[in-house]
Amino acid sequence: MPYISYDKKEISFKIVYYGPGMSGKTTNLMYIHNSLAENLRGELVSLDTEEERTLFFDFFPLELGQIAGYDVKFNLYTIPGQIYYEASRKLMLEGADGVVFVADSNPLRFDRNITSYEMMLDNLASYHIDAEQFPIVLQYNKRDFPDAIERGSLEKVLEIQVPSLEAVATSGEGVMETIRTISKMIIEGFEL
Ligand SMILES: Nc1nc2c(ncn2[C@@H]2O[C@H](COP(=O)(O)OP(=O)(O)OP(=O)(O)O)[C@@H](O)[C@H]2O)c(=O)[nH]1
Ligand SMILES: [Mg+2]
Repeated sequence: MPYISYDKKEISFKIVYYGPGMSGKTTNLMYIHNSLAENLRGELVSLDTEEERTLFFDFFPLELGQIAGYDVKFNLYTIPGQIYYEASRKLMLEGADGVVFVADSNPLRFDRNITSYEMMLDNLASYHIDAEQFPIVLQYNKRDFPDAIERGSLEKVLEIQVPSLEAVATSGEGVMETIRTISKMIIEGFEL
């Protein structure tokens, strides 16, 4: 559920970048942050504690304008994908309005993508979120790998149907398309 500030006349949606360790989540966020005009974006904040390494920032997506006179704001979050951060990853999903799952196209990481996605589904379920009704975009990142996994191969194994995109986060390819896709899905499903 988005956070609505009645005095600021703002609606804030939370988008979580989720995925296995080293798939490119932080690279996506940094690229988006760098691409935005300074007056539209908040500071890139990195919270490093012993239990948690969270990275987040918020921004006003200009092209989406207002909803019923309210400014729209997005809060983007990511935390490390390694196994030992499982508790934080679950917490991070609390109140999420949508998820970008950043998959690693390196064929050696195929199984890690699957495990991470399954854990995400469990975590969403623990918040009573029905993943089939929830905005999820699957980003096949690292498409510059010569033997990259086939687009669609993860959905087959996971038996899911979600919009997917290809990306090379290090060069920014596909990064803005991904955030636009998830934003639109979130806004379309929202009523004030
Ligand atoms: N070749 C290639 N490398 C990439 C791409 N995207 C990210 N990387 C590299 O992969 C490594 C991990 O990227 P991060 O963005 O830190 O990955 P992460 O998902 O945030 O990792 P954790 O926070 O540890 O879960 C870095 O060395 C990136 O430069 C890509 O599209 N192609
Ligand atoms: Mg990271």
